[in-house]
Amino acid sequence: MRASKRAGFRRSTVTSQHQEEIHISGAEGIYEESDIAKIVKEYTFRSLNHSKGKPDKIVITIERLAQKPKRLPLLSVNTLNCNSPYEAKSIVFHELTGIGISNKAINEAFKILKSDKVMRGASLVLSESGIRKEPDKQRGVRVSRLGIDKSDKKRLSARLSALGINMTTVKEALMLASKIAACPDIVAEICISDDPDYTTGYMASKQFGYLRIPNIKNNSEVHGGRVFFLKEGANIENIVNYLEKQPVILYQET
Ligand code: WAQ
Ligand code: MG
Repeated sequence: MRASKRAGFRRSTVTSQHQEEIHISGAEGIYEESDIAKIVKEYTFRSLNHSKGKPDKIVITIERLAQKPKRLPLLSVNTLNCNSPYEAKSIVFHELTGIGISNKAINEAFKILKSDKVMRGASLVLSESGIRKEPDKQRGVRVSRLGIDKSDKKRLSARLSALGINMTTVKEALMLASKIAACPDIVAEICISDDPDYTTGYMASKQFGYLRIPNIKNNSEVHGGRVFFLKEGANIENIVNYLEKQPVILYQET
């Protein structure tokens, strides 16, 4: 699902369709056929009741999977102690340089995450040089085709309930991060919600799992996004294909 609204009249030259639209909300999943009607209703409700405003357009695409999904484990979840965006930045630098990502690449990531031009997808940044590699710099790469079986979703809900964070936002972000972290050419991810009322972000990697960062932005700020740090020589086409097309079912390890 993606919901958007037209931007107000701008004097600057508008060169592409993407620039004319403000992204409001997006969501994706893998579901049983018998659940389609319910999910369409949920996604529609979500896009019509979003903190970023009313959409002018909601697009829901439903496709039959042609490929058998890969099964991948969900990452571990931890919440860091963090009281301000300033503190968040130093935590992120400490953790990400610790797994070999350069200051240059992390600075580039923060530039993207703080920009008021919010992307619908993620930016791909090389871990050493900090060069951006996503084919469409306005849209970014949208990770899709991921889901969870009902029994695993229940187990995940129980795990998150015990931590006091059993919310759809956390579940969806954890599932997304787990698919992303499993890509061998992705070293780590950092995410800040573009929702003005959601101030907890996260970083994730195979090494340290899913680390939640409270107060990564101030309330009512509308910037946000996702950046994936790639191994320097990675094949971009393969990564984009995995992220966009490879069906993945996440499971909760016992
Ligand atoms: N693929 C790639 N990028 C995405 C996707 C996707 N499927 N979904 C969202 N993004 C990018 C896009 O640039 C959005 O503007 C940005 O991420 C933020 O998306 O444990 O709600 O859906 O409490 O607003 C983190 C939860 C919530 C932390 C993140 O992101 C926690 C969130 P949002
Ligand atoms: Mg959002």
